[in-house]
Amino acid sequence: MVELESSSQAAIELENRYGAHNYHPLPVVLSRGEGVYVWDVEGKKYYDFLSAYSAVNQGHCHPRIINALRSQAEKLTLTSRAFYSNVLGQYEKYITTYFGFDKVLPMNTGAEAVETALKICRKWGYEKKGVPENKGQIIVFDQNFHGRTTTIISFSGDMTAKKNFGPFTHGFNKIAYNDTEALQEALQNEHVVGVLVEPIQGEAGVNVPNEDFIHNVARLCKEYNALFIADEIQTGIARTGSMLAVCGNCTCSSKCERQSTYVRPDVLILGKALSGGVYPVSAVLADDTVMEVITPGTHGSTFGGNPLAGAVAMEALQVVLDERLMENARKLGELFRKRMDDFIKTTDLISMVRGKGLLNAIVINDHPDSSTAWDICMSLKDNGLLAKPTHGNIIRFAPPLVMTEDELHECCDIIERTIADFEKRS
Ligand code: IF1
Repeated sequence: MVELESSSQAAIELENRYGAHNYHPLPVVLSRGEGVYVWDVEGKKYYDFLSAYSAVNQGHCHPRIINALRSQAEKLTLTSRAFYSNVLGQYEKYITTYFGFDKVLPMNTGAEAVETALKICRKWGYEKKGVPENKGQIIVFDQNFHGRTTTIISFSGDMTAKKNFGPFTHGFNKIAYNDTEALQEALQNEHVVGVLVEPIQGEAGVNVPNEDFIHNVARLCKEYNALFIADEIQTGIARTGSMLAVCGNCTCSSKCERQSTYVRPDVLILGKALSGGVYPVSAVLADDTVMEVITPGTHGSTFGGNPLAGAVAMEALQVVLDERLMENARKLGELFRKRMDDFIKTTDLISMVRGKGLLNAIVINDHPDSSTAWDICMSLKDNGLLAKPTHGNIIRFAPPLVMTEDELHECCDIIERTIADFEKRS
């Protein structure tokens, strides 16, 4: 057994010495996670208010999901798709029934699933819509984040994520987010085969569009015969207070009061919490009329659809229903935004709070290039709560959805106390 680093400083030095510097982490070295808590190597306990970017919605190391992992890992982990396995079909039936689609194409990371959805959309455009081959256009939105592969960053607006990675992939038209008129205008091009959208833009700083924007995306895609592709990798799996941020068709017994606002994407992309943060699992769901463009040999992946992923994902999704995480996210999210709205009246340091369910962010009243948001996160760390800024002056707050009301109030106390003390010191 490899001797693990015993001190934070030693672990940080190892990462700096031997790892590519593709991140600038907060200086905390975590060694254990359980539910809403994580511990550093010195044994200090923290509330996790990032949830690994919404991958541990079910809480760290959820016992049911760990047991599913352990049990399957002792039987069969990977067969490749050269052969069948006794788990994949069960998983495919489970997840397509759960979200109400005919078919699923199982993948591993979020970016892989987004790339898969783009390929399916283009192939559908040529073979079903009749767009001339290689002329397909996919509409995307300003401030999007869909992953880090070369095609995906080709339509990113974030120059840090893009510069010097060219040449880039063609066939994307980027327009303003939350702008229905711009979308209708862009759809006049008969070569448009799809629209790729985050129902709430996470990386952009939890950018929540107008209530009717996603409706309009669905309506206009139908009107102009283009595929509505919803990237719910970060917003899905109960994070925003319903199973999908598009107010998807929850399979829970309680009739969601927003059921009437449900819009159904043609292609649904999931990842992150699909495994409860235990294993890389992503998925692309669609009906037969779309998915049938995929035939043997047209797409694949060594690990895509492996039995371990299937066993973990079924348990992770069942936990969401059994522990009523949608309802909890909705209730605690409203409570969190109320606490922050009341707090904002007492401080000049925060200009607003925004979000849905337990995907929220506060905007710091300082220049995006200032270090204020980072410095506040460093103080929050000292006070036992881990969060990280997204762009510049925005701090994202996204705890695991298993948090109790008392724990959420304690976290709000920490956030308010930290920011008030920070303001006094500045
Ligand atoms: C990083 C952001 C969050 C995603 C959406 C696809 C993917 C992501 C909506 C790709 C991934 C992660 C990636 C991670 C940081 C984190 C992130 F800040 F980058 F944007 F969550 F907001 N669609 N988001 O949010 O999924 O390939 O990573 O499994 O790259 O720094 P992945």
